[in-house]
Amino acid sequence: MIDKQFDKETFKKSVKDNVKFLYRRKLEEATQEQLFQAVSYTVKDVIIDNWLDTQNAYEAQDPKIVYYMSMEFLMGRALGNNLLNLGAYGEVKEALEELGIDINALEDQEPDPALGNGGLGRLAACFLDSLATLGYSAYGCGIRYRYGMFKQEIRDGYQVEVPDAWLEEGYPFELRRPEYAKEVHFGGYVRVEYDQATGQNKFIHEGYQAVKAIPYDMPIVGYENNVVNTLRIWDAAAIEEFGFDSFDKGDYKKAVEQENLAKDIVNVLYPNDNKMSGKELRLKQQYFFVSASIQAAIEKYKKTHDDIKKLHEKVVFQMNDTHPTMAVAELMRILMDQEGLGWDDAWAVTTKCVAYTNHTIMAEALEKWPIELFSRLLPRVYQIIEEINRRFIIEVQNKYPGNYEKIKKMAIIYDGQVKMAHLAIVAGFSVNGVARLHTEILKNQELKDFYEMMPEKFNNKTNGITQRRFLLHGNQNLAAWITDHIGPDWITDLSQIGKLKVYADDEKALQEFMNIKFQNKQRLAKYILEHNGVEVDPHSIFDVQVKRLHEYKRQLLNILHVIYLYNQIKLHPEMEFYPRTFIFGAKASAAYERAKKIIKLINCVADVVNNDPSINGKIKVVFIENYRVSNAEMIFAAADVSEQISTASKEASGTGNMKFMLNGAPTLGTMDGANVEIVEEVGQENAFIFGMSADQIINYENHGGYDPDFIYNTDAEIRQVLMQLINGTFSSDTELFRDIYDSLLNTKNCSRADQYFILGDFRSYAEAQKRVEAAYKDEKKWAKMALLNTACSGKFSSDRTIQEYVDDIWHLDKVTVTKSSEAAEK
Ligand code: F58
Repeated sequence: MIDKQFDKETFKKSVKDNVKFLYRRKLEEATQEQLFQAVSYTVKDVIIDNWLDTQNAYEAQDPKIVYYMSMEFLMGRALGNNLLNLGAYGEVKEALEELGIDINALEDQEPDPALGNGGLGRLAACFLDSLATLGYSAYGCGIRYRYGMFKQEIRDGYQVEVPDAWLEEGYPFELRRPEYAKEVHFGGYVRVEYDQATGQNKFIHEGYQAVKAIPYDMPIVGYENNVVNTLRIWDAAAIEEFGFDSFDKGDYKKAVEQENLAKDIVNVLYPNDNKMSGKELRLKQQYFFVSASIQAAIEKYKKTHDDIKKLHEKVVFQMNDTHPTMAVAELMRILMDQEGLGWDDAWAVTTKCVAYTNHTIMAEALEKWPIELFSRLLPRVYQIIEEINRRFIIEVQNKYPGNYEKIKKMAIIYDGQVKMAHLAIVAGFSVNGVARLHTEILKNQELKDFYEMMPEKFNNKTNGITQRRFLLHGNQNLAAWITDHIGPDWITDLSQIGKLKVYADDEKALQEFMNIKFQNKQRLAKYILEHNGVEVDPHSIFDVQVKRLHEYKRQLLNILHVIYLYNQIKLHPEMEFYPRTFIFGAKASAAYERAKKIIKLINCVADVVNNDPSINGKIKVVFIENYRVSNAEMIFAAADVSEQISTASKEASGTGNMKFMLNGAPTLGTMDGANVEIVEEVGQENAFIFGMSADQIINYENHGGYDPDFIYNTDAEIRQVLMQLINGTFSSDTELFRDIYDSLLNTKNCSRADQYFILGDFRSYAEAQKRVEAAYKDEKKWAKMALLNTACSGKFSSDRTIQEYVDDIWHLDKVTVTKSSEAAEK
């Protein structure tokens, strides 16, 4: 369906006008950046009409709204995706060609909005896409960080973090909404006043510092359905603009403080992945966006409804991990202190409005805040949490009389800390994990006590990804081929992609499928040559591991195996070996020293291996700098093998695994996270599974008995690989990788040797890699396997995930939006 506004001539004229009015230039004189801005403004004009129509439809139909509360939204570029979802990509591409503009070059001009770290933030972005496409009323609520995820530069093999100034040139797809600004209060104290009229105590928060929260709205365009939802991210400003007024009044210090507080709060995204940062500023960020978002939601509700006790009929807050868990206490505060409800009524409403998603079992990621910090920064909110805790402990005592262990394990406040997950579970009406295995581990291990006490809250929602960005946009040739064979329904109903299964033995189809993969590999090879100066052979196996760098994800296992292969080839030059390109992409948290060392190790190994003429280019190792959403789209499309090799039980779900599968790359992985469900869909024979199970790992963790030293002592080839970390093979500085070496063995410097079972899984991994090679050599077999991966990926659409959230948790109403222009014509 083509939009009226995308009539080619009108579109071209609008672009020219924008160049003229924005930059006082002619089209021919405009820079690429100016063209990007001009085209984006033209596209935004169209979106705004749909946005208004959506607004009107929502006002008329009054559907229930989900507020998806998340510290992170890893959106990726908007221009191409918006055009696709508007159904106008093809027309616009042609119109731009007629103007002499290449749409790909234009898309490359867009900064990659990276307001997220990795999986959790990208999941939020996929969910917004699906919510709009399915026609549900939803707001994403987050923070407009001035600096998103840092840009990664690799200098001399080391990661260097460079600030990501994504707003520098102005971001065309956002709308400032100062009329919806809210005030957020920090610090101060709570005064209790007895109210004679009601006979109740009033809690008055005084002496606080105030910050203004100003929303910026980004349109979330549904796929060809006229729906435009909103991602609302909050900027901070001082309440009174810094000026002579306050200076004259002697409030200079206060004014500066307010300015600084505001600037600090939204300055930068914390770059941690699966690790909590206990910084005061992080707590401020959390309360800042939670308070502003909840105030806005209640204000919106009250515009058209007058019974606040029925809030839950129209509003649900989904907490993306524990980061927004203050929402519980903030909602209680507003309901009691502003709306005048008593505790019981406020609690009844709150516990029907909030739900919680858990994304990790890693102990270091679980949020705990020292009570002295919490109560100083948020005195009223803290007071409310104390009361929630007091009442909850009574419940626990009633249920388990005399069992003090239970209180110790389950209390919200214990040992001087507020445990955010406990608060989220106690107040939330739903607690979900993000893959079946993960949810089972939550129920049977990590959150066992809570599951036993309130089993009805626990449920699983296996993650998904949007096929519109990760296939329709990222792999346009394959998308067109699929549509040619089974029609376009897969774009909004991925279960339809199963229809491709009939081509699993069709030689012509398989040949075409693999040709497209080859073209995508050529595109990636070109990118690698341009960015890394390394020549890679698109005929080699593209074996890819792209994700955040974390020890539990075991990039180290991968690179140690590369070293092992390198040794094998050198030792047996005659050995048959199918050429392989090992591709890595990963950012390490800036303060995570060992992770950064692993990046350096990968680059050092790459240097040695890529430049060793004796191995005849059989192995190439490439580290792609600055892995992010935009280059990810291209990488998934070009991958042959998907490395999903986390220590079983540690990766809650993974979502990259699904993106590879969708693009026809079989999984080489452990039985972890959603890999389990991927294998279930595609069949054992179309994946390469290895390693210890989650049960085995958990058993070792609970009872001991794992001994990496034994493996080191009895396996000479593994020992050789480890020795090479410290004998100068990959760095003349023999101390450079000492810490990595030590981390794997029971040396004096290491408390938990090989915590992630790298040596324990090494042999099984190497053997699985052999199976990969054998399978790849059989061209037909491989093509069938690749195609079946795509064909069996139907379950892993975020559309399916969102529909499950809607059916089981949110209970939203579906809305249809008709264009006002069309409505007028009727
Ligand atoms: C990820 N978590 C999980 N956290 O690791 C991954 O298995 C899962 O697929 C994904 O969530 C989506 O459910 C994750 O990305 C973070 O990055 C947090 C950021 C804030 C600090 C704590 C970690």
